[in-house]
Amino acid sequence: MSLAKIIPPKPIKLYCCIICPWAARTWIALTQANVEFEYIEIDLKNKPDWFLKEVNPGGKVPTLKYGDEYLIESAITTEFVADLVPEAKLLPKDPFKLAQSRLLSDRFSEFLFPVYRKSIYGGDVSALNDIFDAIDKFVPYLVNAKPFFDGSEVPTLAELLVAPFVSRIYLVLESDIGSKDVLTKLSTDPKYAYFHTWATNLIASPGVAGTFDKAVNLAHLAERITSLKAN
Ligand SMILES: N[C@@H](CCC(=O)N[C@@H](CS)C(=O)NCC(=O)O)C(=O)O
Repeated sequence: MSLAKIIPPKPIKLYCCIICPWAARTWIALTQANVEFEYIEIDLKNKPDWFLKEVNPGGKVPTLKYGDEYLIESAITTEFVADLVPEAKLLPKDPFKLAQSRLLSDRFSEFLFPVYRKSIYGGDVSALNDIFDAIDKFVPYLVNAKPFFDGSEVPTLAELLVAPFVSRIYLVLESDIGSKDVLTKLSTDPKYAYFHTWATNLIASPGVAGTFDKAVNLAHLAERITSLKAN
């Protein structure tokens, strides 16, 4: 039985793209928060004129329309969803925990995002081996992930902000593009059990899994990595 959707005070439209990790942040938040919204896929290789003229002259996704107004930048559009739907419990109530959760996504950007940038944006899949050092540095900020930050039953905003990158790193690791040794070590070495359990729970959570088309994303990443290697 699916729960009735939360109707926001004003209609929401999300201009998104199935392969964009930034846009996925807001798509996941809206899905996890069970809010009614309209999803509009934008072909980034062939952006419609109406998108550039009427929606976002900057041409980027995500763009969120709330009533008649627009918001851009995924960190902001995603936080907007968390603020708009407090019943989704995306934000810790305690100010200190909230600050700690913000530090979690900040430290992900500091330590783990460079691994994503080098291996997936840069096409150097050998950089995936750097993940262990990055995890060692990141884990102290992943406080009480049982199963999610601070014992939350659902991924919190900070975790949703990093989820698209975690899911894409794992997608590459599981595929023929990445190194299976890295995945084996992550999934069997007790040293990485805490991170690996958190990461796999995050990837399997309904908002993340329900918005992640693995086949389309893998094809996109494989093409990207192969073309970067060729150059
Ligand atoms: N800083 C932006 C980055 C968004 C972004 O780079 N989106 C890409 C797709 S993954 C995009 O729209 N690219 C189209 C373009 O730059 O023309 C955010 O966090 O929202």
